[in-house]
Amino acid sequence: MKIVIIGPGALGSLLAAGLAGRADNEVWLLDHDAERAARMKGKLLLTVGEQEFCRLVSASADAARIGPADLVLLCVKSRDVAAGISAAQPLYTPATILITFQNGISHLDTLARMKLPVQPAIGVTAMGATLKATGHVCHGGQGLTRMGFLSPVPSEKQTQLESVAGLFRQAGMPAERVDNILDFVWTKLLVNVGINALTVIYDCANGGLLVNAEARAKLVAAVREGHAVARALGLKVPPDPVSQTLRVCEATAGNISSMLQDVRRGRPTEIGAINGALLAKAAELGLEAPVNRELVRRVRLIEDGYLRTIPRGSCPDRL
Ligand code: KPL
Repeated sequence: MKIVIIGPGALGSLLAAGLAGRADNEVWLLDHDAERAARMKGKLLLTVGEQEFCRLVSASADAARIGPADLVLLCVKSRDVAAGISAAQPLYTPATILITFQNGISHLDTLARMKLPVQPAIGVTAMGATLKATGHVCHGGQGLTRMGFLSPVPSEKQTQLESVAGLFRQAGMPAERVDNILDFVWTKLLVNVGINALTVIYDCANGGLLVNAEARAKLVAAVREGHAVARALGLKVPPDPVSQTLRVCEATAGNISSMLQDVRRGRPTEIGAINGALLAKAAELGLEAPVNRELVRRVRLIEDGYLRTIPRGSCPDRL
């Protein structure tokens, strides 16, 4: 199968390295940065615990050179979804399966507004990944990947997606196709709502939120606000998302959240796609979410400290 992963970040590199472990997969990374794609020299280094694997993966900045693909995995940040899909036009045929993997929920609105080459499936993963350097990814822990379409598609598309989940499993990555992917998007959103912004505000690893009474209380309150929105939307999320978020905090205690990693690298965060998007949904429903409002305000303030030089318009998340 010809597989193209758009975005060589932590998750993109992990999926590429995992799928390239099967000799019958031809795996490509599409990177908007041609110089970085060249630096990969056709391989990825994958660290799993004490073991290291070298995986053969072609990388290019030119979608036309890659040509039509069977499977496209979009692993860019939420704000880059429209650009990522548009830059990859030569990859799509009517038979291509496109799966988008983003944090938060704002990409769903982006996808709904776009004229898309194929109906995308949405992916939600609990796998952990850290990018050590260009072309070197560390597997940070096994977790289930779920994939599903948001709206009805012909049954052969569901069958194709089922095969993609099978392909993940053959590559050692637990995965399943589901009919209620939106429930899982929101289940993950509630975890990110409770953890990511607070790790930025308190400048700590995920586990730090558990031992700081003030941070922990804010985590609980932020997730409760999110849960109220999810319930009002009629979504099926776990009955106690606060306990779930605390468990994730414990299980990933040593992790630096993706949002804190963005801050430390001087990049725009996904606050708009996570707590900001939640706030917008709450407002649509006439619900108050004061704790999330405060988290958005404080993370934006921190970002403003280092993003002043980024030209307006290059970061739609902040417009
Ligand atoms: O998904 C995560 C993230 O950092 O974005 C968590 C679960 C918080 C793990 O760090």
